[in-house]
Amino acid sequence: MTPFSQNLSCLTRRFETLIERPNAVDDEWYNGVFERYRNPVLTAAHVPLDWRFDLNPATNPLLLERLGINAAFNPGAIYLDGKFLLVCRVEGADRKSFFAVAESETGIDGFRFWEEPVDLPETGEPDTNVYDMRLTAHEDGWIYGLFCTERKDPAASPHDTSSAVAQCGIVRTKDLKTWQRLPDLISRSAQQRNVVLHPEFIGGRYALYTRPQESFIEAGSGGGIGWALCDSMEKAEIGEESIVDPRVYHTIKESKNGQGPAPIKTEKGWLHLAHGVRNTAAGLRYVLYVFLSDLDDPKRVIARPGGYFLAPEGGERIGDVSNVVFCNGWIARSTGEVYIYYASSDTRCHVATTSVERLLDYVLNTPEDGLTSRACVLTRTALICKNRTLTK
Ligand code: M1P
Repeated sequence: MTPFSQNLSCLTRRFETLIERPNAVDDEWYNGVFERYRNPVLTAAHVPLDWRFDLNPATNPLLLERLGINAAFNPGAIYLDGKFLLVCRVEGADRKSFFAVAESETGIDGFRFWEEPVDLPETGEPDTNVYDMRLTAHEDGWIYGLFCTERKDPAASPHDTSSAVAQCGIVRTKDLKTWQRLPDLISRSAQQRNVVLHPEFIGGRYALYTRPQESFIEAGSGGGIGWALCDSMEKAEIGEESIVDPRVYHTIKESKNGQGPAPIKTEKGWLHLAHGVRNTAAGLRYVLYVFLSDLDDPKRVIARPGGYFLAPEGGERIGDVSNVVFCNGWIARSTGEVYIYYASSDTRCHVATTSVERLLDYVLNTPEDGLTSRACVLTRTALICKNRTLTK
């Protein structure tokens, strides 16, 4: 065996072991609301070897990695044709993100990328970077993918090589293989990220969760999860965005927030998963939270549990952008099981499992944030007193 083939077979063995590695519930962790798992479901190391290495010994005799992968995170998710599919944000060593589909039979392990990344069509204005696709199986029959398209800010001064404009790109598909690009969303906001399509028509119109924002990172005077209707997704244009879920002082969504995946329809209302951001001396901290909105009027929030639903823990806290959990994909099965695909620290993807029953119990029975220390102490004392009656 040549050193080339020895190294390649070792790499291949390691890769297959990773893909085939069974996952299991982390039984050292419990809150009853959801399960965490021991291993991430997708990492940079899950990206196929032939996307990274030139495997020809004639042109790469030293078997060097030619196109490194930095991270695999923030996947959109859908259950299609009996498979759990993630449209993952894969980031190359060159910082550019692209989309790639990974599939699994179980939803908790065995995720394997399809043969090639998604070749996302462009509009007349090429995207510099694309990321965070939200998939919505809409009642019009299409699966829509709404994602962030980022381009250099045309108004930036010549020495400013950082300022960017984020907008909502739109594609649609039936099979995640052939993608049709539609014009970007037109809105009145300077920046749009975290735009999500509601799965049903509202009064015959498409409904979008938005995130009006003034600048690339800061919400400015804008922010909050917005809501707007539009007549067509082929030429999507919205007017005024009303705020469904605002940012609030001294909460987990003080600095900004954003809708996660498309909401799940339940008998009690639409279940939403979102991210909330607050600022700290160590930088921004991103956590996930849940709320419920009215079945007939999805922009009306009817239950708002206080605090976070899921926050980064242990190794999840460390990565390219530390202290972040982010979710733009979950899958609700007809059995009521829910698979939440969240990413940690802009680096890797995990799964958490729960059920519609548990999520509804959580959302309807978790007290709202009292907004002051005293109010929160009173809420906690009420729980303690209630429990004390059990022991008497
Ligand atoms: O770095 C954390 C997240 O930052 C952005 O989210 P938001 O627009 O809410 O600030 C996104 O770039 C997201 O991809 C990233 O995970």
